[in-house]
Amino acid sequence: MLKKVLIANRGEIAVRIIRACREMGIKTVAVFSEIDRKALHVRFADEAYPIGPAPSAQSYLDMEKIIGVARKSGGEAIHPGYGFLAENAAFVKMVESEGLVFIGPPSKAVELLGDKVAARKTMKSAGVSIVPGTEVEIESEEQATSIAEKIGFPILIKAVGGGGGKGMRIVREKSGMKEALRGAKSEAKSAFADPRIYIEKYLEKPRHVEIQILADKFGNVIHLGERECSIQRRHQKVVEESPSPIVDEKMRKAMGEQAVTAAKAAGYVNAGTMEFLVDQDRNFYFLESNTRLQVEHPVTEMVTGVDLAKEQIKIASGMRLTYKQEDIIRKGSSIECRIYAEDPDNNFLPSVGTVHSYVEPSGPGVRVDSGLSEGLEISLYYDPLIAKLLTWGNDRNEAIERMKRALSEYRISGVATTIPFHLSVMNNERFKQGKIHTHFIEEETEKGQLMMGSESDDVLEAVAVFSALSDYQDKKGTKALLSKPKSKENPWKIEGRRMGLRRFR
Ligand code: MV4
Repeated sequence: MLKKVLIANRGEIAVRIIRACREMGIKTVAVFSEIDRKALHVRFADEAYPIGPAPSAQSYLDMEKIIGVARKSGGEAIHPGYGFLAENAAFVKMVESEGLVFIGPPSKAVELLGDKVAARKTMKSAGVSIVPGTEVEIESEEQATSIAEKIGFPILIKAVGGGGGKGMRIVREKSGMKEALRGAKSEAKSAFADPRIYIEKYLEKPRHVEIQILADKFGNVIHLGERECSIQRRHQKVVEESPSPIVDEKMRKAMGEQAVTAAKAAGYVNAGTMEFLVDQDRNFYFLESNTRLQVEHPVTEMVTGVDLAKEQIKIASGMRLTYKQEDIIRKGSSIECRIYAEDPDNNFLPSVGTVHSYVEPSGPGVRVDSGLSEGLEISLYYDPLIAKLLTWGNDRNEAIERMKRALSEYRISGVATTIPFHLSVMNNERFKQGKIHTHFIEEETEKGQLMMGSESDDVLEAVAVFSALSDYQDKKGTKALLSKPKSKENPWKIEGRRMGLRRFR
C-alpha cells in the first residue's frame, strides 16, 4: 500500500482525498498557493508546501513545481483530484516518467479518451453504442454536408479535443453549415489549441446519465450504477442524483455492461466515468469518458457504500478490486446540490468575499463536502464550487425532503451562494416528478417555475435562507418574510430588494 500521497488540488476535493488517506493510515502532503495558506486542506494534511501565487498557472497548474514537492517530501504518489491537472496526459506522463504513481488512469488511456474521435472509433469497434456521426475529423464543407444529409439534420459539430460544451455548433439545415464549421473550428482552436472537429447527430433535449466504473491493473472492471446529471446550467452541473428517475434495473444492467466494455476497450485503470446521452425513447448512446474522480462521485458512495477515493488509492497501490459486480448493492436514493459562490439573483455572477459566519447542516442522511470555514476568502482565482451538500433517503422523496431541510439549515454569510436556487429546484413540480432533461433549468426559468416566478411558501423559505445568509438583522425585514409577497411575477426578487439584501452580499 502507498505510504505517502501528495494531493495536487485545493478546496473540497483536496479535503475529501486527505480524509480517505487518513482513514487508510496514509500520510498526506498538501500544496497551496499564496491565498490558500489558511485553507482547510492545508490544515488537515500532515505536511503542506507553498507552490506560488494565486493564479493557477503559477501554482496548481505548475507541473514541475508540484513534482518537485513530491520529490522533496518523499511523496510516492500524486492524486490530482478533478480539474487542474487531472486529465492532462502530459502531466500523467511526467509523473510516470519520474517514477511516481499517478492516482488515476495510465497516460495512454487519458490520451485516447481525451481525443473524442479516437475514443468514438475505439468504442464503436468494441460494440459500444455511440451517437451516430463521424469517426474521422471533418476536412471540408462538402464532406460535412454529405455526412449531415446521411445521418439527417440537425447535427452537432464538436471539437475533437473538446468536452464541456465549448466549440459546439448546432446545424439545422444545409445553409448554416459553412458558418458553423468556421465558428466551431476557431473556438476549438482557441479553447483546446486543436482546431479539429467532428460531427454527431444532434439529440434534442437528451438526459445526461453517466456510469461510474472501477478497474484494477489486472483487467477486472465493475460498474457502480448511474448518476443522473441532467440538471445543469450553461454546461455547469447543478444537481445530480442516483438512481436516475428513468433508469430501471434492466436499463442499468445494459448501460453498466456498455460502460464496462468501454473501459476495457480503452485499457482503463482506476475510477472512471462513462457518460451517456439518453433520448426521449430511452435509447442511450455513449458520449465521452471522464478519466477522473468526479465532483458528483459522492451520490454513488451514498447509495453503494463504496468509498471511491479509497478504491482509487487501493487500485493505484496495485491491489485487486475487493468488490465483484454482484457485491455492489444499491440502497435508497441520493441527491447532490452543488453550492456555488454565485449570485442567482444577479445572473449567477461569481460572488467574492470573506466567509464570516459558517454553519453546516447535519442530522440524518446529510453529508457536506466542503473546504469552507469562517475567515476564509472566496476569490475569483478558482472554481466557484465551494461546497457539495448531499442527502440520502430510503426513496427519492425522502432524499428531496431532507435536501430541503438541509438547505434551509445551511448558513453561509459574506458571499452570495446558489442555496436559494437549489431550494426552488427541490420545490419544482417537474423536478419532483423526475421529468427532467438537459434543458430543464432553461425551460423552467422561462416558465417562471424556478427561483422567482412562484408564490409557494417554499419560495418564501428561500427568501428566509437568503436573508440568513446575508446576515440581515433588521426586524422590519425579518417580519416581511412572514407576509406573502405582493408581486406576482417576481416575489422573491421584490422581497429581497425591499429587505435591502443586496447591500449585504
Ligand atoms: C450532445 C447533445 C446532443 N446531441 N451531443 C454538451 C457538453 C458535451 N460534453 C456534450 N454535450 C452535448 N452533446 C449530441 N450528439 C447535447 C449536449 C448537451 C449537454 C450534454 C450533457 C449535459 C448537458 C448538456 C447541455 C446541453 C447540451
